[in-house]
Amino acid sequence: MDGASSNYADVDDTIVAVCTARGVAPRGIVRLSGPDAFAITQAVFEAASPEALSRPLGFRRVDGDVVFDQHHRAPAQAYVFTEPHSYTRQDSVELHTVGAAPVLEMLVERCIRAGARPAHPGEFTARAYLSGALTLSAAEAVATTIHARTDAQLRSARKVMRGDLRDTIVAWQDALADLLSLVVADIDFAEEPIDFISTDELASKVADLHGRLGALIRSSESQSRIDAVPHVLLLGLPNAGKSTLLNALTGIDRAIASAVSGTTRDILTAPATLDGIEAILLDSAGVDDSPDVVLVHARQRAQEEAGRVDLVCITVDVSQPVDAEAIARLKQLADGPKMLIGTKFDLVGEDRDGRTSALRQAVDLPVCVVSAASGEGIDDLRRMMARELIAQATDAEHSAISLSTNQHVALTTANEALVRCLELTTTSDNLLDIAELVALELREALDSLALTTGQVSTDDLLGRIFSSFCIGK
Ligand SMILES: Nc1nc2c(ncn2[C@@H]2O[C@H](COP(=O)(O)OP(=O)(O)OP(=O)(O)O)[C@@H](O)[C@H]2O)c(=O)[nH]1
Ligand SMILES: [Mg+2]
Repeated sequence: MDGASSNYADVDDTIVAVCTARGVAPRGIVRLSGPDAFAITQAVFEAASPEALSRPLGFRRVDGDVVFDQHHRAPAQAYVFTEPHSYTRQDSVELHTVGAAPVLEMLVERCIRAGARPAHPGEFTARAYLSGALTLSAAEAVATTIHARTDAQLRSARKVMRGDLRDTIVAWQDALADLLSLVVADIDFAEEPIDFISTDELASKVADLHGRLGALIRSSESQSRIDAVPHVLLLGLPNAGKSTLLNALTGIDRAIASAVSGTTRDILTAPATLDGIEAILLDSAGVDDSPDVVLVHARQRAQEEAGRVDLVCITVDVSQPVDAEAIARLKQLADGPKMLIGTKFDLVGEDRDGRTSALRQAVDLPVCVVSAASGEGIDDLRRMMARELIAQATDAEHSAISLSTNQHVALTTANEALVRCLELTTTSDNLLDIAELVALELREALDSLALTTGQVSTDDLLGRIFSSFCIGK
């Protein structure tokens, strides 16, 4: 954590940032939040009718110009929100103007000269959280939304925003708090002949919660697959045309390709857009039984990657007779989703259909034949890869509840405390013997759950979460 992020809890100054994504867009937005938001706006924005900017009640849109200096101005609208009717629940202004990056940067600079401070990444959301407008789960879901690359990610981010997860966890917190109060009552009224809860009852309730928490944690573990940009590995015998294909798919000359077997000696990566999906393509060294030391090492790297990536494309030269055994060996190197690509289709003479069906018969995988030389089949291949990746992302989404790393850690910590609590219940039938320690573990579990529902906060935690945001959010 950098030093600056510890300032997130400091909400008394006015922050400013461009809050639209970088890049070409017709409109851009500069956002201000804090006690001086209106005063700063008045210094940089000239309203068409000046009284319009006097502190409004609630929300107002004001037309006018942003003014850079005597000679430079640009048409703009100021959307003014008075506390608490804004995202951050502070006085806030959004200045909507032309989208050019230099204009927006100049406007931010003007605001800074008028008294604003540049916002840290995620500081607007941090303020929304600190004011109670957002729970920690919802704030983290904002971060996921900002970083979302696929529809699947967006949908699971929204699930958390709606608070489904929060409701579930709050219910667990209630159950834990009930248990804790019974255990504490047992301690407080040790002299009385009343048992508020028996060890067996306690054990069965804790076991039930432990089961539910465990299920949530496991289902979230596939989430990391949704979060990452998918990786696609080209795996095949030497000279199969992998590097040439990587270049064709990415549209750049990333990899050296040559007629000499064993040209590629390490894993090469290149970004590609596959039918609207961002992916990283990996080119690997041809896998055969050559004893060359470098190639042996390169082969190991290829195999390691095959176990890690989201899709393995077994690549074979279809201009040669189909070698089902070689394909089967390559298939064994990867556990996860796979497909088969036949390359150099332009070199196949008359028997195009025969070769294609021989490939299909060789292995039970989706098959695509292409020619990097002529471009034939390359678009189909992109679509097919995208389809395989989407199918997996959707599978992962169905089984996953979106948990951020912080939530995952907090839930795991809570679950560990429950396990220790269960272990304690096996050491004595008399609850009084273990009550103090049980109470300690239940408290620990409660505190950890509270971290995910937003009732407990520390600067450190805030800094960790909010500094992963973009500036302006
Ligand atoms: N005609 C034709 N030749 C191709 C095609 N794709 C690749 N080649 C040729 O096949 C040879 C091997 O291509 P590479 O892309 O280097 O093969 P590789 O699988 O990366 O090989 P290694 O790195 O050695 O494992 C080169 O001479 C390419 O020009 C294709 O679609 N059509
Ligand atoms: Mg190569």
